[in-house]
Amino acid sequence: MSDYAQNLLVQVKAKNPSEPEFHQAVEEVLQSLELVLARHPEYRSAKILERMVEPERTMIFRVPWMDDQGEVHINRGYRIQMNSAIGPYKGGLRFHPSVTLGILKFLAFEQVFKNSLTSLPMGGGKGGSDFDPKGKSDNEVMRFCQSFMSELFRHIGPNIDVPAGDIGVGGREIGYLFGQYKRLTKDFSGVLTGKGINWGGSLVRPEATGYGVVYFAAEMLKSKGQTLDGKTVAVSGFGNVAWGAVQKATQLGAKVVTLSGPDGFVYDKDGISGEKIEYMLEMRSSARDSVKDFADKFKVDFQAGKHPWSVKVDVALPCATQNELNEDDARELVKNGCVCVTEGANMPTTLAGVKVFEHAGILYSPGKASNAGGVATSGLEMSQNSMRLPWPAEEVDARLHQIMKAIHATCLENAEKYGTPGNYVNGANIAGFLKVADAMMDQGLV
Ligand code: NDP
Ligand code: 2IT
Repeated sequence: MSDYAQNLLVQVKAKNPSEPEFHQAVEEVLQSLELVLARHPEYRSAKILERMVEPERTMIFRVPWMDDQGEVHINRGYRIQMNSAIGPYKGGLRFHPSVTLGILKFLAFEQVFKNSLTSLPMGGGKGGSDFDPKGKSDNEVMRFCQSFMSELFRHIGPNIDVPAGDIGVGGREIGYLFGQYKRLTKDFSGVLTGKGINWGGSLVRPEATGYGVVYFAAEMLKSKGQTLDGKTVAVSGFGNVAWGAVQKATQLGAKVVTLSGPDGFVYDKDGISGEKIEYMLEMRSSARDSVKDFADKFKVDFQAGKHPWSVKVDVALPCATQNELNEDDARELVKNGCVCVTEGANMPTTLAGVKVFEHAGILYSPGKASNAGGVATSGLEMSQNSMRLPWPAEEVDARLHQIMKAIHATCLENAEKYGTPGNYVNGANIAGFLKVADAMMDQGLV
């Protein structure tokens, strides 16, 4: 890295201690953007990067709630409004005990580039809480969501900031959050996405992230004259993104042989299809947090405490969480002949893992490009809300497919233009950056 990028990273680390995931996300982006800054000194003198690593606004608040036994609990709520240069802040809410300010800042930072890549007018944000939905009753989740929204509602709005789901936040939580927002503001609007179909939601939004990941993987393989048909695929996670990815990969003729959870991974040599995909929804809503349930029900292999990256596959789709695929895992995948890694989760591969894929010369795409289908379809939900006109599933899916193809093409074009052909990381970071940076230049010192 140049002295300039190195110094900026040192400053980011010093100013934001104890936020390793945020440092990691910034480091990856800085490595790519050196190529741009060398050609465009104007971004450097306007201190665009120094501005982009500082959130426009951060809210941290108390979330008190009462459990079914009458005991009071206090969680911490957050919303990071990272960048609004190209549109209202947009990004999900994560409810998971591992949530910290640093994790949400890494996610908000990634979201800025991702949303820019979608070509839709959305800035970047992220929020959530260290609340653990595991084992909680519907009523407890509702009381928590109502308390969370009782503070958040002051900071969001359909033209200000539009949250959605992420880990631990699905249709049920969005419903409770929306109900409380409406009660506090009297305003029925598109303030959240991932809403129910009867009250402003978009068809295909639940499937969109996973479908988009697989559309992107198909484009990557196509660039090498290959298809997904007949390929063996490893998927990690068993949540919303994994569910959509398994469906679409199976539809396109691939055989998905793994799923994973915090307890380990399952290996299903016959492939996960039909009722097994339906069962993923049951596992997620059971709040038991166990993928072993799948192995027990369908009598397939279960390996406790392990990730699925040791299995011999052609394609890997990490869809669980950050840093779930390290350097050793990457080596194992390459050694076993994996030709394509398409990220569904946000930053699932460590920086050292990414280097292994790059040196091996296999196809590798970062989450901010390949998982953008979720937020893109959220953008389509916002369009439908503004028009007050719902689109049929075929129309939403066709637009999603077209957006993923366009992101793929943009990544390759920019990678080539800046001297690193085939490097999706550089292509995504550069293309995502340029649009936001130019908007910031246009809007003056903000
Ligand atoms: P879900 O809550 O539906 O599922 C998350 C999966 O990851 C579960 O299997 C979950 O198990 C596991 N997981 C979460 N945190 C951890 C952890 N710290 N350690 C081990 N396992 C963990 O979430 P999504 O499917 O929505 O999200 C998965 C990934 O995709 C995340 O990285 C998210 O940011 C990203 N993403 C999501 C989008 C969306 O629209 N939903 C869009 C784009 C990206 P557990 O029960 O422990 O939570
Ligand atoms: O990481 C992500 O892109 C999401 N969780 C989806 C965000 C959204 O606003 O739909």
